[in-house]
Amino acid sequence: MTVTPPTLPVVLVFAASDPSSGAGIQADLLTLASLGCHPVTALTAVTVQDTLGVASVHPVEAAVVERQARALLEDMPVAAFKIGVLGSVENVEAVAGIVADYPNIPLVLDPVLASGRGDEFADEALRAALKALLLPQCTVLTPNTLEARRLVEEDDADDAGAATLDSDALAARLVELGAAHVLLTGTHAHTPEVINALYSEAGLLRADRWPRLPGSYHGSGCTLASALAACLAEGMAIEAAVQAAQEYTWHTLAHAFRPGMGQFVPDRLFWARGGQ
Ligand code: PXL
Repeated sequence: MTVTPPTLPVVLVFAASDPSSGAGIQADLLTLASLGCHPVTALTAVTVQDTLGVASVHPVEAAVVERQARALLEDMPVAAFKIGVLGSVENVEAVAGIVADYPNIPLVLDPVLASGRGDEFADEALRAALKALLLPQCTVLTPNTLEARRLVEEDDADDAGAATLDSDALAARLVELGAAHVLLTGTHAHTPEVINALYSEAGLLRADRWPRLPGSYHGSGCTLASALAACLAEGMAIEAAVQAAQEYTWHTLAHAFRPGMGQFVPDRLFWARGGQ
């Protein structure tokens, strides 16, 4: 008798390598595997970095990014896309063309413009390409407040208005630019709690408050966006997925560890070590 083995939801990640496994594609792999998905990847760039900082970024040729993704998409059913650092305008164009062919697959876009330590990942041309080509295709965009402001500001260069926009207004602009949902994270706000807020065309859908943890973490944004992709791949509705992804991420940060001389790294497998 042949038994068809059950399969795991497949999540296709477009992201760059972080050799320290704090952030990047390694963080996505750990998070997605921890949450019961099968992560598959199209590598977009190789970075040279450790837990102290990024030394250099080396984009993969766009045709090679495209071939990685197309091969996987022909081979297996993909339940969600997760997009992180893309590394070049050509890669943004290639990835936008690919995801446009699969409009029913939920897409989580983490618009990583700089690392938590301020190393730049996106120049003005890359930001413009992200906005024009990928933002209108995403199910959820997951900017922090700094990224939201930078994405919106370029539109408002003439009136210099973005510097004064509050979180609700920034999110509203990003929804206007085409994101179906915006999960605006409040890690950088000077508030005692971290407040993450989910918006859609209908305005604010939910706001979640989390005790602010001490320290600065490398890869918290990648963890949140990947966890969200996992929850969507598992069929959760958007608001429940956003809640569950935050809950998981908070616990990975509460169990963070320091593998080197720099930032703390979230423990995506905290539960496997008896943590809760
Ligand atoms: O956390 C954002 C991020 C994403 N991808 C790569 C990174 C970082 C932050 O350093 O290095 C490759």
